Amino acid sequence: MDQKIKIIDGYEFIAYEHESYSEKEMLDRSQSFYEWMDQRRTVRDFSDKPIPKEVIDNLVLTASTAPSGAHKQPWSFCVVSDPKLKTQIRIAAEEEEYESYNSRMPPEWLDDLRPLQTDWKKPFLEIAPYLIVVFKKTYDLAPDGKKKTNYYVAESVGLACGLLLTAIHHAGLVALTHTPSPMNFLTKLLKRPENEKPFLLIPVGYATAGTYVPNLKRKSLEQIATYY
Ligand code: IYR
Repeated sequence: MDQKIKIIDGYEFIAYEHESYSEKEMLDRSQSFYEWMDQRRTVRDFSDKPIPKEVIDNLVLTASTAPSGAHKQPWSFCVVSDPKLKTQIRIAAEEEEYESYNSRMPPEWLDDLRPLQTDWKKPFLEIAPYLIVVFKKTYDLAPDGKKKTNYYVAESVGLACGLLLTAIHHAGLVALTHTPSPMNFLTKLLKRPENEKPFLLIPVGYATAGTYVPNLKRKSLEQIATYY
């Protein structure tokens, strides 16, 4: 089918066709999607069961459908499956996390984390079949080396990560939004250019059979939304 095109001020626009639903269908879809998303949980116990690379490709492509400031797409996804690199990442992350848990995090922060039972040990960095390391591009580098500004970089990359987690859940896999701090070891280990800064480290895989997650409660609609 021919795509409908319109030129506005010299720029090409294409007709936007998308499905819409009856109010009844909309209600059913929004309710069931919410209930299904409400089952997503952060998991820390990963199985080493492999995942086809094509699945990871699709997850990353889904993340890249996020909106971004001036459509600059200021993200870079590094997909790590090489066991040697995963081991190097684990060693470096645990070095930082050991310092964080033992001297950098104030008591209030440690108290807040106790219900999650996290600590400095990060075995999942070697066990999960894939680590997706998301970088934000604070600026782009033109071929002539000039810096080109990106806009709303943290918002854009945060949105991409949200879609990535949704895609992972949709594929029946689990993830962990891991934030080793500081994260600059990832720039070095993955040899990233100077305009990329690490944003999130997301192990992806299957949960180990019989794993448990903290019994967390989500805030109610009344607690999170105000209608005017
Ligand atoms: N980065 C540490 C600590 C940590 C911090 C928060 I805020 C969490 O919600 C969970 C963990 C770690 O990954 O263990």
